[in-house]
Amino acid sequence: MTTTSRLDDCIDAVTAQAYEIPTDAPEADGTFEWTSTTLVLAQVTAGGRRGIGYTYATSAARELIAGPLADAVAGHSALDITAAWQSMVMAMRNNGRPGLVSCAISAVDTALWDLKGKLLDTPVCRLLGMARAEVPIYGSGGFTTYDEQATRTQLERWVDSWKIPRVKIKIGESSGSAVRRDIRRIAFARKVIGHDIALYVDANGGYSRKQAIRVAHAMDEHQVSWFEEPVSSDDLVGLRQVREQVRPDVTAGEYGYDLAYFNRMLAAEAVDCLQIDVTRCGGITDWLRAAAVAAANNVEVSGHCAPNLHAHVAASIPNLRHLEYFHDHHRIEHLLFDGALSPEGGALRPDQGRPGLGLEFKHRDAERFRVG
Ligand code: SMN
Ligand code: MG
Repeated sequence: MTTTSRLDDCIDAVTAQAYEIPTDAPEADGTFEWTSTTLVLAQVTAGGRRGIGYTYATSAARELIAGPLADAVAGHSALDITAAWQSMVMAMRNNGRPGLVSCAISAVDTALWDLKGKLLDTPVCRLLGMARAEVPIYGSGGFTTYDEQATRTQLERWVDSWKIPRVKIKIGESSGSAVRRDIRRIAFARKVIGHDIALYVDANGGYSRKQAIRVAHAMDEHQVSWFEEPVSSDDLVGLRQVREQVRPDVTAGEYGYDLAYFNRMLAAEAVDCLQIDVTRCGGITDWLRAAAVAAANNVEVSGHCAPNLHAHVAASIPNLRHLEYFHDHHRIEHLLFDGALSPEGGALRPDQGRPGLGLEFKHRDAERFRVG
């Protein structure tokens, strides 16, 4: 469908740039290691205003955004995001929706929401309608590459300096081949944070089914309340089996690229809390729908990473648990965006004095990270 547009809100240009930002130390989780993170920025203009959105994905997303997706949204009204979004999805039919395509759509969709907010001089959380003014967060990092000093420094920053009452560390080191170290690191984290802070772990699918259950029992004495991807998130039966036999909530969803994925995960009763990533799932437009699918199953939602993109949409849903305040994305978003929100006090408060998503990209500061 093409919507007719008043000339002044007609989408006229879409551009994309990629930026590769080195980590501040080598990082790894149960099944992946990395030394840099790539942010792909989408910019959409209409009516003399510019909206910005982004995804964390390979720089190849840039070509999809500046090519077929730009063509798909051109001429649509910037106020009718649903029609522009649908046009993007249809244009990508023969490329396959999941993965990179959905990341690229997400970047454009978030830019469209930012643009609409700017055109109407309204913050996105007010466009959507707020369910809350404050969005709870949890501190996330605790990489398997960290030694005790690095782990302590990070945990103390979250808990003592920023007053965040929940923290997550990575386990499942080397695809589950270092379980003793995993348990030692959990015990250490508990010792550092004391007993009043919630402790979460993320195995990134590093364990087998029975191994995950044994690990859960071994960590019981450390009161872990969130066990993310104990087994591969593709193994819905395995997630469900683990979930039935362990004390912590079992969670997954970060690789969800379309509504059908979330629907399958929930239908399998695989998770206690559904993670949804606005930079992957199809942007704000489909994040809201995925959250509604979760609500229909009486399941709460947690926003995965990219905290500054999630803050507004998370404020707008009733079944929110929290957002992941991920170490790498904290660094990158504060480095590259004016208006990045402060994690202090354990919650993010979308700035209602700024239109759109409240972010301005610092093009000059970002130039040294630009790739391609
Ligand atoms: C994760 C996020 C970003 C990069 C690697 C791993 C992750 C998480 O699984 O949930 O933090
Ligand atoms: Mg995870």
